[in-house]
Parts: sequence; structure tokens; C-alpha cells
Amino acid sequence: MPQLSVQFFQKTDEDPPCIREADLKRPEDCSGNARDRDMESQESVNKCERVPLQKSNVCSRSYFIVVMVFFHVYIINVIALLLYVHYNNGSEAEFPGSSQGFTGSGDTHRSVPKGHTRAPTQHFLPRLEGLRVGHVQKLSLVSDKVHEMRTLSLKPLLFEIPDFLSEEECRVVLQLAQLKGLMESQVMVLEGQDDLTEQLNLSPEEIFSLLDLNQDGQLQPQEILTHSRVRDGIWLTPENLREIYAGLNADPDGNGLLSLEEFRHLSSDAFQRFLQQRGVKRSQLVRNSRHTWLYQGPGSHHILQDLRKRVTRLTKLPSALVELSEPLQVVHYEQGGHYHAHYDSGPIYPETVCTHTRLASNSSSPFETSCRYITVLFYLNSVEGGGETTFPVADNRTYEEVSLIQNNVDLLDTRKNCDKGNLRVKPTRGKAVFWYNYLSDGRGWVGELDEYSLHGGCVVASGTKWVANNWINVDPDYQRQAHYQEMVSQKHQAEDSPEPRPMQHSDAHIDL
Ligand SMILES: [Ca+2]
Ligand SMILES: [Ca+2]
Repeated sequence: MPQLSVQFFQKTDEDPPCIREADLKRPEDCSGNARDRDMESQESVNKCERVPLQKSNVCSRSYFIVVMVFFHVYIINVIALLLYVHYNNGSEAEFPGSSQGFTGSGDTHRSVPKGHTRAPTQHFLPRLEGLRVGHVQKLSLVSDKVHEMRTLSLKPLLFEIPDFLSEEECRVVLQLAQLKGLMESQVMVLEGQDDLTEQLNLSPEEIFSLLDLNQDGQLQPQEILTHSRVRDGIWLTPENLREIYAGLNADPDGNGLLSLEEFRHLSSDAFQRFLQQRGVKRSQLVRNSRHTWLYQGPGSHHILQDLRKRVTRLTKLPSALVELSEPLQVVHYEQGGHYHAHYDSGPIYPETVCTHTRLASNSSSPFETSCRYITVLFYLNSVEGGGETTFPVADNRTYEEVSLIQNNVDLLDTRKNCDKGNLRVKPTRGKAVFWYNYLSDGRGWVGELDEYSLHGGCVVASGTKWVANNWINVDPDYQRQAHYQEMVSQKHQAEDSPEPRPMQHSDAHIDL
């Protein structure tokens, strides 16, 4: 800045010297009297033309002072703005329990002193830019390689990164999962759903109204199917439903719809009991796979720890958030395995609590969801046939839940209709895809569930399929997330352990 000032002064030194007083009288000679003269030399005309120019030079000194004042005020404003941005970035992102500054860069490792529990005054979650479908960004995630990240869709914001994992890393993760042992991803009938109905104490009319999505006073097959899949985990097709209606004599007028009167005659678990009597095959469940969980914190295999660091760099989220999220889930689909289209996390209502912050929230709300802000999905092998990840409504112009099942075409059914979805990702060893399950709230934090993030695993036609999931859990209630991290931080100090650990997830799994 001082140099700029000097240049300014130097420039004015070259300006013509200030005009003499005598010259100021010249304009009078060029007044109307001059036009009365018969003869006027070209020289005098030139003089008349020059005078106003010289007069402006007389003003240039004050003009120069005014410009200088504005210039300095401008420079001072710019410096003040830069200082504000600098200090603001430095302080906004500190998060309780964080071992890394919450600056939006996963690469910045900044220690937070022990005992640091100050609640942040501002909050901001970094969110990557997709720009447009097909856009490729180069990433520096590991020392010896440059990764390329391609935007696959904007609704949801979805990316793919080939060779995110090396062949060796895929092999080790797969073998660790086998060593630990896998369990069925879904038992035949989910328990605990009746408790929710009882807790809410809903009348049949109220349940009917909840199910009647288009509020036309009738329950269409798709309204029943959507509900049943969530409630029981049993994947009903429209044909199954016709079979159940006939078996239970639930639709005496035979119009394929349930009226309120017909609905009243059904007990709340009529469908469930009917299906249990008939028997349910694995292929008739919402998901048909086996899975296990791998802890990624200190003491775990270095590849698992490396993977978590890479995810932190990829998402640019604070490491504390990633560290306190769910462990790595490894899933194995055998030939014929599938996972029908679903959301990885649920909608957020005022009463909703997140599984990971539930202890901190001290809430007795029956509405709970996993609050998985981001899903990072890794393909650990290349599948011989099928097994794609489908996003049936990605970048669709609109989203309507009811229109997902129309004219006997059920877009959620990944055994039948994977080819009819908008976007499919081929499972290739080492590739990662990741997407945001929630939109931004417009203020830098987690907003509503992104309905376009609906996705599923197409049926494995040939061979088997191994994938792994990293979910990053963030509570849409910022204060609750901050309070949770404070609690974890205090627990961590009391135990003097090397790293804060989540209070929910890892305790439920045996560490490798
Ligand atoms: Ca209806
Ligand atoms: Ca009917």
C-alpha cells in the first residue's frame, strides 16, 4: 500500500505546473465580445480552447486530495475486511471435542487443548460443489496419487471416484469383515413397531388418514405397499397385496381399494400374521444381504484408519464429526441378493431425535433416525453381473412418492425394475460413490432430507458383491450436536483415552 501512495504522488509530479493568475483572465477575452470582432486569429481561438483545460488543472489539486481521501478510505476498508475474514475463519469452526479445527478443511490438523468445551458461536458444514453432471475435479487425497471425482447428479448431489481404494485395501477390508463374521442384514419381521403405535395411541381413523397420502378417502395399493415395507420390512408386490386382500377378505367390494370402513375391520397386525403363516422368503424382504461393522479408531488396522482419514479429506468435514460417526459397515450380497430402494436416513420433524445424539438430547421422543448426513459407498469387488447401485429419481424434474408405484411398475423394486431408474452406478473394485442425504438448511448446516437420494442395490445376477459404507452422522439440531460432542469430549478426558469415541456406535460392536 505505501508503494501505491508513492506512485500516486509521482504521477502528480509529472502534471503540468499550476497556471498563472494572468492566464485566468483569458476567458474574458473569449467572451461574446470576441464574436463581435470582424477578425479573429486562429491563435486566439486556440488560446480560448486551451484555457478551460488549464482551469481544470487549477482544480486538480483539490480533486487530487478528494481522490486520495477516497483511495485511503477504500484501502482501509479492504484491510478491515481481510482482517475480519481472517479472524472469523480462525474462530468460527472450533467444535467441542474436536481434535481438528472446524475450518472446513479436512487437511488442517489443529489441536484443540484438552478441556476445550467452549460452545461455538457460529457453525458451518462444508459442502462440495457439483457444478454440473459430468464435471470432473482432481483431488489430492493421498501422497502418491491424484484422484478424479466426477459429478453424477445434482439431485441428490452425487459423486463417483474411481480407484478410491487400492486393490490391496479392498482385499484387506473384505478379509477383516470375513474374519469378524457377518450377520443377516434383516430379520424376517422388525420388532418394536407396535410399541410406537401404542405410544402414539392412534385411532384407526388417524392411521387411515396417515396412510392416505393423496387424502382421497381410499387406500390405493401403493399407499399400503409403502407403509408395509417400512413397518414390516417385507417387500410386498401389488400381486402379493391382491393375494392378501383375498385371503383376509379385506376388500369385499373388490375395487382394489380400502375404504375407511374396510380398513376398520382389519386388525393392526393382520397383514403381518397372514404373511407369517404363509412364510416369507429372503428374496421377499426389503434387503437380502449380510453385514458387519469395523471400528476405525486407534488400534484398528492401519488401512481402516487411513480410509477414515481419506473420507475426512474427501468430504472436507471436521475430523471430529467423522471420528464420532458410525463404524465402517461391510455388506456382502450373494447371487440373488438385493436391497430395494430406500433412504439411508429419515425425515426430520421437530420431535425427531438422532440415534447418535440421543443420550445428549435427553429426549423421550419416539421419532428417531440415524441422521446420516453423507453416505460414502465403496465397492470392494467388481460384480460379474448386476448389483448396480440405482438412483431411480436422480435429477428427476419432480418428486412424488405416490408416482413411484404406477401401472404395476414399482420403481422401488430393484429385483424387477432397476433398468427403469434414472441412474445406475456399476460396481467396480476400488470405486467410491458418495452423496448427501440431506439438503443444506441455507445457513450452512443440515436441512431437510433430500428425497432424490432414494437409492437401492440391484439384484446380483451373477457372482457376489462386496461393498462398504461410511456414514457421517450430523444432528440437524446444531446445539444438540455441539452438546453431544462436549459430552464425548468430557468422557474422553475422564478416561484419558487417545481419541474421543462415539457413545453409541462403537460400544455396540466388537473391535477388531
Ligand atoms: Ca388414497
Ligand atoms: Ca374396497
